[in-house]
Amino acid sequence: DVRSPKVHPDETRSLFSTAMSNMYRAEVPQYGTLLDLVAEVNAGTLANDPVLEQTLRRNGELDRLGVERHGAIRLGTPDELFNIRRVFAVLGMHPVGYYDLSVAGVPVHSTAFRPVKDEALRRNPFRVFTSLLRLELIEDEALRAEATRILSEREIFTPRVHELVDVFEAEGGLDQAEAEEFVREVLETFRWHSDATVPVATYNKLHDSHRLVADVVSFRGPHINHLTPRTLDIDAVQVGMPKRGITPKAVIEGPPRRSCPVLLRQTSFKALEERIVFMAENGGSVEGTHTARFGEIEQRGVALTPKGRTLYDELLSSVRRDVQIGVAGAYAEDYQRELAERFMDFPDSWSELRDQGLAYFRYSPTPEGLAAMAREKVVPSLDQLAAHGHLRFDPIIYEDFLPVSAAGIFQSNLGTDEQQNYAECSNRQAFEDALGAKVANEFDLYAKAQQDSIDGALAQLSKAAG
Ligand code: OOG
Ligand code: NI
Repeated sequence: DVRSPKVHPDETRSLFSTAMSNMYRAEVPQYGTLLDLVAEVNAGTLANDPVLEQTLRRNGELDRLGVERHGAIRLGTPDELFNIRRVFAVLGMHPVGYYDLSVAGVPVHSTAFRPVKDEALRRNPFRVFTSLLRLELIEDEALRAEATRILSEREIFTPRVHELVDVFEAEGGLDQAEAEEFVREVLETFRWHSDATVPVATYNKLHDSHRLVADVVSFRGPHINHLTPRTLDIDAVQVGMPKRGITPKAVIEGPPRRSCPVLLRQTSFKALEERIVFMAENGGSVEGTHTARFGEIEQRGVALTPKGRTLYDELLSSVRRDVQIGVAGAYAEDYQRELAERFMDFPDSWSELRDQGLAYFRYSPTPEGLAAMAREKVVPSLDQLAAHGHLRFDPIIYEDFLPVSAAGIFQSNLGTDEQQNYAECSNRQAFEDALGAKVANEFDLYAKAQQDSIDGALAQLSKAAG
């Protein structure tokens, strides 16, 4: 092969996530403010909590913290979803999980493109929450047909992106120059366009059917609508935001504050109202506005097993059944109080979470454990090893999303804090048909990470035992 060596997709993803962050910082100034605030809070949290600092260091999470973020896009057609899967594969990002957002009255279903291997996650965990518009949920038949036609006429990738994806697939990688060019080209897909591709009357009709339909159909491509840094203390950031001129949504989505964080807590602030140039009847243009882009922060905790997740879902829905946050955040305090109270039923120590099989952990032998094995020459059971401090277990971080939380984020950025519960009508099959692949099951990935760590730890302990 006379060609240059291939770049690892993890490297290309790092280039991409940096480029996206720089682009978004230039487009949305509040994002830069948020990054500064998060960096400050994270540094303070680490300084005050040496145990947390050591755990993160052991898990290789300290280095990734500063670059960690996720974004979101909304696609219009099955063909766009099919091709975005191929594009994200170049960046080492693969579809994990299926999310039905119709539960929130939002006509989309989604997946998260993300690195799946531990090592890839450690290098750069960049993820993109990717939604596909469900045109079949638009009731007005004429409007549905018009939206379908408009979407069928757009091309969200530059020709060069298609060529480079073909090269990647044919040759199993891109060389350095191609990878850099790919990142530059693919950035165009996610860029903001202040000119709509439709007349204002069409925009208004789409908007009346659902704001999200207008956001997807009226523009040239799937502009990135937020980029979310990871904080170690979301409550501190939530409190710090107003002081920097940012108004967060009424409540933090997800579980309440706990000593042992589980899953994912998120909060967001409203987008800019952006000036848009629409096409006018006479071939000229008219000005209007559109809101799509927002800011968000997240705090990640331990990944839960199916048993833990069922308990989480039950506790959360019991709160949401009894307290619904109203427009403008009414009842937010009641909601938070109930949430904290009901989650008392969710064990809040690492050992209880482990003993009851509620969460996933990464095991490693302790120096005492290795010494004890060398003395005793037998390796006892996993539980005994853990009980004697011969095996350490650290939380495996949740790398995915939560449909109810995502719904809350969608909702608040579509203009209201009001919580609503809708009937679900998921259609994973149609989603995977469009994607051209199955989405990975996130529980399988966490279970495998845990099992691999157990196998590795036991192998080391057995070796020490001789
Ligand atoms: C995506 C909203 C969901 C999250 O972090 O759960 C989301 C969107 O508004 O397109 O970003
Ligand atoms: Ni998000």
